[in-house]
Amino acid sequence: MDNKGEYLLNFKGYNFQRSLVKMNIVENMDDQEIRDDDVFIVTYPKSGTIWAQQILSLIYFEGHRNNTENILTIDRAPFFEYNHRNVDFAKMPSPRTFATHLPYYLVPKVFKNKKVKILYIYRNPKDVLISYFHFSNWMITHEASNSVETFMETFLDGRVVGSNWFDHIRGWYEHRQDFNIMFLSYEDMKKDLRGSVLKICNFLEKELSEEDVDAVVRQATFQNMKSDPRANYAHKQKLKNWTRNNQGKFLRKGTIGDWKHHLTVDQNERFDRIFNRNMKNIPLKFIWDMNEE
Ligand code: PPS
Repeated sequence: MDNKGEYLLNFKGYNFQRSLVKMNIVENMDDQEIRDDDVFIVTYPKSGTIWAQQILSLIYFEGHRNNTENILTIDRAPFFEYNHRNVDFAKMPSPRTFATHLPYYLVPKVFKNKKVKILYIYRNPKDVLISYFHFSNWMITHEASNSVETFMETFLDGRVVGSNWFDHIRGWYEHRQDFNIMFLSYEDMKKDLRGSVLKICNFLEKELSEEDVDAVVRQATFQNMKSDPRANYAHKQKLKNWTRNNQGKFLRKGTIGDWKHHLTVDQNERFDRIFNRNMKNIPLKFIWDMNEE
């Protein structure tokens, strides 16, 4: 991408990934059939979407859990606003699971009847920034930046898919009373995957046996997802025109605190100032370091 921002498509103040957009979907999201028992994973990009997609697929689909079916995780919980794999939403069995990066104000109005379950996964934004920096440099469909400094400006300005990180999380958090929503952090999932799977099951009102919970946890670890072609975008990696170097992996590091290897002291302090200013009334807990309690 040579022309700045060309890979973005702004619709109603929110940046979509142009290469994935089908205008008939984006313009008619409000008219999509929504079922009361639908479940939506909502994330800002690079916050653990595929991880949550895998966890929900393992929870809901026995074949996914037992490895007796060969259906991609991203087809088990397709992207609502893109549906780039053309899943027939109407034919999906209930309860259907979807993923979306949409801001609160673009999801179908019917969500406000509070039946649709929304699992909002958030990640500390310094790690989001670093994950996004690598991802944008890697993907042909995104805009490369020559330094973290440059990308940090782009990210803080919201000139990325998903728009501004602060707007996304604040919007969802401040309107949480309008929705049936549970907030869970990437870091909580990382530090206590079993506890997080149980929290998710509880929210979904889905009871699993101990063995089934074990099977979910086992297949949702970073290492196991990295070697599971259903859950790591292996089908895309075979394509020549997907990444800039045909190397690397979608599941890159999967850790907490990688930002410490990338941000300078100045950049970090600047980020903290912006974070504190924007998040002062948002009591969500953030974990910035693997060793933090
Ligand atoms: S996207 O493109 O928006 O859908 O990306 P997304 O899936 O939201 O985020 C990708 C990052 O999540 C990490 N990931 C995991 N971390 C820990 N454990 C598991 N199981 C896991 N699965 C995915 C993935 O590695 C990306 O983070 P980084 O920091 O780049 O490694």
